[in-house]
Amino acid sequence: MTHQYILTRSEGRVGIVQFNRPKAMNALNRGLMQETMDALDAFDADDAIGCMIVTGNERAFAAGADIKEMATATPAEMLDNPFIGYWDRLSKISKPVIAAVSGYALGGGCELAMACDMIVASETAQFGQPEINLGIIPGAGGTQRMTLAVGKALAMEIMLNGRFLSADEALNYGLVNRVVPAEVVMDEALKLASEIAARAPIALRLAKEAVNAVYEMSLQSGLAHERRLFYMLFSTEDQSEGMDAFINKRKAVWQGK
Ligand code: DAK
Repeated sequence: MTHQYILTRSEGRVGIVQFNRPKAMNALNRGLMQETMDALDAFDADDAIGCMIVTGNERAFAAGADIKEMATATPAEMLDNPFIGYWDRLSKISKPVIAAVSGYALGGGCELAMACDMIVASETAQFGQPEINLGIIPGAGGTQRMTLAVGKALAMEIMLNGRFLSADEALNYGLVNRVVPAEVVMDEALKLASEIAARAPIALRLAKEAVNAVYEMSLQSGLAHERRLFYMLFSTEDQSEGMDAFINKRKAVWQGK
């Protein structure tokens, strides 16, 4: 399928979406977000895909929502438009999604990376929520997800004073999984995604769901939720296969059933 704002491909069991508005620093206009979410939903529904990668280019993962598209919007248009729904759709993808980030990940771009499950960053990556410079605040989760990652003190500096985080700072605060040289960021993301994509599909989905429950539930509710998902996996063929393979010293063959 041809797209106007993104490129898609698959490598093995990994589905890849690359933002493709290089002249606009991959600014996230409505068309790009629509194409991205449609592509991720299609990968999510495809049994041949086990994990996804979202990426940009060397200069920018994405420099935020498209300011030129937003500049003349009325409050009613902002309230009415489906824009924010794209970030919500991303957080509802059931398979793992990895962001491979080089260059700027700003505003909605940073929020999009943070809504993924893992981030592989290049040494050139810069994360920030500079909306304050536009007279607005983050609207797609930045104040929440960034604060959960880096804590209140630094989050205040990021939101109130437009401070950027370098890749190494992001690593220190646990915002990203690893930092690698720019030229290998995609290789590294692909290696991680391929390893994950080779694992038992249902267990993967439920593991992702259980970790994400931390943000929604109290500890007791989260523990009970985890327990229910754990028991449920004993109804899958993959659980029997995984344990039989261990006992018989062979490699498991996952069916996703
Ligand atoms: N939007 C539109 N165009 C952008 C852009 C953006 N976010 N970022 C860069 N560009 C464009 C520039 O206008 C320029 O285009 P031309 O002038 O060449 O036509 C081209 O990309 C190259 O940019 P620069 O010339 O500025 O390049 P530099 O290397 O000098 O600077 C930069 C790179 C990334 C530091 C700079 O471009 C910059 O500061 N960009 C803006 C970053 C920003 O403020 N991001 C936050 C955007 S606001 C919502 C929820 C959330 C959101 C929206 C709605 N709802 C609840 C509905 C999210 C909001 C945001 O993300």
